[in-house]
Amino acid sequence: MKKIERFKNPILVSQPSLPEFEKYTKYLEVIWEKKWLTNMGVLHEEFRDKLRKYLKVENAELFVNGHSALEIALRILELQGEVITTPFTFASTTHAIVNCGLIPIFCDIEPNTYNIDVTKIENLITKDTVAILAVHVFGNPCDVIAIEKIAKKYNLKVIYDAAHAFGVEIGGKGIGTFGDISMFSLHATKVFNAIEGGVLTFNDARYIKPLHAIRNFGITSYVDIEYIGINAKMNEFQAAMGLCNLEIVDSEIKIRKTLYKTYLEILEKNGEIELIRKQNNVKNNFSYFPILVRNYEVRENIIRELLIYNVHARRYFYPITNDFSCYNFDSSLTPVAKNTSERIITLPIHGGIVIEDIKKISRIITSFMNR
Ligand code: T4K
Repeated sequence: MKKIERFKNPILVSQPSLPEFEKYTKYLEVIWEKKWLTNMGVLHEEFRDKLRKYLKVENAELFVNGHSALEIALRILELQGEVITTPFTFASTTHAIVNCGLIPIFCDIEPNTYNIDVTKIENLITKDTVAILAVHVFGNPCDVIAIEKIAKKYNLKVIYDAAHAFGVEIGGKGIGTFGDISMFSLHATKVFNAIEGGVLTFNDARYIKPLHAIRNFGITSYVDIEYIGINAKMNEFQAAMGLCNLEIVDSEIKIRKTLYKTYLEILEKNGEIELIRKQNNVKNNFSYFPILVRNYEVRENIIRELLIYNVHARRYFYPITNDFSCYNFDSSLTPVAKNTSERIITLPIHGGIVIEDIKKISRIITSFMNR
């Protein structure tokens, strides 16, 4: 068999898409001309309006990053008590709950999408439960209908961590239209970036006033401050990057789709690898390509092997957040999440790599497993 050559340049799990340099500098000219750098400038407003249309949502508001946006979402809902959530996620989800003085109650995930297992939510509801914070892990939608039903029955708020789900649609509806508030991350590593950034989407226009205020120190007028706010404003340089990238996001998603299909075609033939099956009626963004292997040891060996070839796969998400040493939670209560996190590998997928790279990465993995 032909020897597999090491990649000359590192193949990273994700890489930001960047617009043509001149496109960005055109926006910089606007910033220079207006001498307006931050605090809801013209680019900020234009970006917000364009995003609202792209995401097919009623309301969208911008923030400096996804995490601040998530904390602010929790704060404006004025919650006190327990929030049902999952631990198979980035640190941000759990930290946001705790930073807002709320208690995370960890629900296990279901094994096909790694999203919250809706059949296990009701058992966790107590008199102190106030909300469900569910994550659309890797951009694959949660069972939004079942979650809505439970939330209605118990009068709970629903917040979606849609950090990975930019542009995803369910039955033609923007994924940000479900629940009370959804948060999208526009971080450099995401399918769509504004350098850093966060978007909150929601149907209830009453959220606009506190969101505007809290992201800007709570200021509501020149003569009063009605909220105890923070500084979480998106600046004009971020908005400019977002406006540029909005023009190319569809082509980025298209490229990822072909890469995704290539991985799938090769890796699904390997009986030892488990893959996520995409759901019907969903428009995906192909933001991540996770695989599950037999156990922790095999996972670690594959990651090591890939590194030899200069492929930087990641363990998204390991450890699970209820295993973090900064907390004192019992992760044995979420066995599926724990097991998944020990077996997961997230493979590189982004517009900076080509089909041949995907074939090579897949071959490195399958050759190693067949050894
Ligand atoms: N909720 C969920 C479920 C999330 O996944 C996240 C963020 C959030 C909330 C919070 O949203 P933000 O506040 O971030 O908007 C990365 C990202 O920093 C983080 O945004 C993301 N989730 C998480 C899943 O991944 P790390 O610690 O893995 O980042 P890092 O620096 O190791 O970069 C990942 C890869 O990307 C590396 O291979 C290097 C490459 N890279 C990175 C940057 C920053 C580039 O090629 N260029 C770059 O500019 O967290």
